[in-house]
Amino acid sequence: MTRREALKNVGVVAAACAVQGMTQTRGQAPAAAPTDAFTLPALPYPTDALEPHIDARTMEIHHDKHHAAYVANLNKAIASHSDLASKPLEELVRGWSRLPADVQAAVRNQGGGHYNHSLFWQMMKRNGGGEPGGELAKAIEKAFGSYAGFKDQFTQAATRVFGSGWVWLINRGGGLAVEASANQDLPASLLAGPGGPPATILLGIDVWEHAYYLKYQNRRPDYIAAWFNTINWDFAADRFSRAAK
Ligand code: MN3
Repeated sequence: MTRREALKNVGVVAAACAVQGMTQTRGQAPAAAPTDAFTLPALPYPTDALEPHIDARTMEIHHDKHHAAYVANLNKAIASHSDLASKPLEELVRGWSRLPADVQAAVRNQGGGHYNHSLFWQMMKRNGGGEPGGELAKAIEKAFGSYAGFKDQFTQAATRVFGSGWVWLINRGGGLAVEASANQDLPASLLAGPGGPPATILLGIDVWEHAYYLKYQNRRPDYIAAWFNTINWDFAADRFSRAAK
């Protein structure tokens, strides 16, 4: 091998190392890449845990396809806004109208979908339902007269939502209220600007058809009635205990 050939070989090796180095750098980067900013949380129970009230196939599609799509689309939309990737989801979704114009719709719809469903899975549990106890029970009595009064008002609101949306039980400065929202919007009380009363979501029901159509088809009232048997009151009570009063 001549000196010239040896130098050429070194050059080839160096170039190969450089390429490998770039590949490695890219391979190590995903944690910080904006496209991975938000991730799909695992269901806190098996897909059949809410049977017979909500069937396993519905839970599987709802979580693995619908919720996963909200996460993927949110990540895609904010890929060009790396400053948003590190913000808490709740801050982004509550303040979507103050974000750059080109990401507002995606944060409102896809971010809202990710936020709402992340809460929704935790609001249900195996052998759920029954009535809440403690401070939350007292607050429900104060706001709705009784647990039955709450159930009636919540059921009516969930039945009345036209098209896709949600119905929520919210805490507003210690008082409880039922609020509906369209699409993946948060309840309006959470979107109130600075100075408004601090509001917290305690409970919510997804009344999009994808939440019930496989089992209940057009019978939304049957789904709502069944959903009451899945409520995780411990989760709602915990959020109430930590909410601003
Ligand atoms: Mn849904």
